[in-house]
Amino acid sequence: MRTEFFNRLSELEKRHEELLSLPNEEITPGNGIFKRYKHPVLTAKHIPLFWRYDLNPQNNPHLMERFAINAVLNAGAIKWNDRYIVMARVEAADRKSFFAIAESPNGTDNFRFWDYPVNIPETDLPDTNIYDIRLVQHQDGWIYGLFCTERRDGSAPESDQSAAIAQCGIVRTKDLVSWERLKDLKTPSPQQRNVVLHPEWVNGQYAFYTRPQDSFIEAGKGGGIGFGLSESMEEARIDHEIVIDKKIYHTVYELKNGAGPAPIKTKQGWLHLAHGVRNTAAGLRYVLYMFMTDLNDLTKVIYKPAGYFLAPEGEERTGDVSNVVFSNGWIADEDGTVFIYYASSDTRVHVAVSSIDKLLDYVMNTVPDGFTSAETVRTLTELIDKNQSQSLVNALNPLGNKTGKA
Ligand code: M1P
Repeated sequence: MRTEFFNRLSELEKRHEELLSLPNEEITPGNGIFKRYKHPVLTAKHIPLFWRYDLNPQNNPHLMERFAINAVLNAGAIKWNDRYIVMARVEAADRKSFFAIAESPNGTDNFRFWDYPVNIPETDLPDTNIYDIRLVQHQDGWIYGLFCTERRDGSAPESDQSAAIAQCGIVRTKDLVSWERLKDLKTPSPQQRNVVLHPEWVNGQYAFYTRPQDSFIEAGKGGGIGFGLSESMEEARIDHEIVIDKKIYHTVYELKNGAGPAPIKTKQGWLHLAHGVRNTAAGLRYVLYMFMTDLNDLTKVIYKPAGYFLAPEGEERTGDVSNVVFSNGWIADEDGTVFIYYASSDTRVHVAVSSIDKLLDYVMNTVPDGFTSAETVRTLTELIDKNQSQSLVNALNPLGNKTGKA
């Protein structure tokens, strides 16, 4: 029996280390806007063996998994002490989510979880489930984590065991180890998910991107990415919430949308990454899209490319909740490289790498949505017309070979 235990342990350890140290490879040529990577950066299999197994042969002679992990998904992200940190949503087999931090030396592979999951203190009203944290280094000196706290809807009849109320929970830290829990954010909306803290003061107040919604699943009349101010974080309260990026018929954000990570400041404006949801016969489809807001008026969208920025591809299409990509974390390095952490199908975490320059080029030079098929054809025709004459392109080609349309 002991031999079986130790043989199994040795194989598990070998496979685990192989997975953790697997070099990632960018997938070329990509779309020029970002590069996807071949391997997910985090999966349930990346979870340390000592979280999943009782490693004492006397207690666990068959070396059975005692604590199963279902998925690792939607991760907040921050650069900290020169390491790429993601704070992932880890979902155990019992469906409960919690947060765990993994770090990488380069942002694209070798992510390793810290020894313990994150201990999030509770408020007087305990959370049933917590998920989708957004990490923000605020000008006030704290690192804040805004996440979704979900509790059963106490007004639902006993026969309905799925009705829930989602609200925005808030924690803060200076070291990513000890977390102080603040009161949940209060807003005029009955439900909140996807709340994000803006990293800078706005007129001496804290600014939030929100996602007001009527019920747990349906955004209802409240959908769209909202914006509101609060004088305090200890008693965070938004009295006036306005929608700055609304749902629109027959777009990729027709059903609902929500802010992703906190926006990145550039000279041209604030770059936003968000998710948009539409309904299909196969269920909801979640994609990522981008827009830019004005440096002086955070409620003013000044650029918004048509359609999606990143949609599920290949294995990303399948998982616990298929046809979903979701992002709540990105890291902008000082050299302008941007690491976009996104989860696919509520199952695993990937990275896509771009740069501030490329994202600006994408956001400012991609034609906005015309909202009709005729406008889409007009946009395409203009591009084809420009490409009809290849003489300039070929004159600029240092390789000397003929490319593009002959
Ligand atoms: O299952 C897809 C996503 O659904 C929710 O997102 P939203 O709030 O926009 O509906 C969240 O539960 C999210 O975690 C999940 O990935």
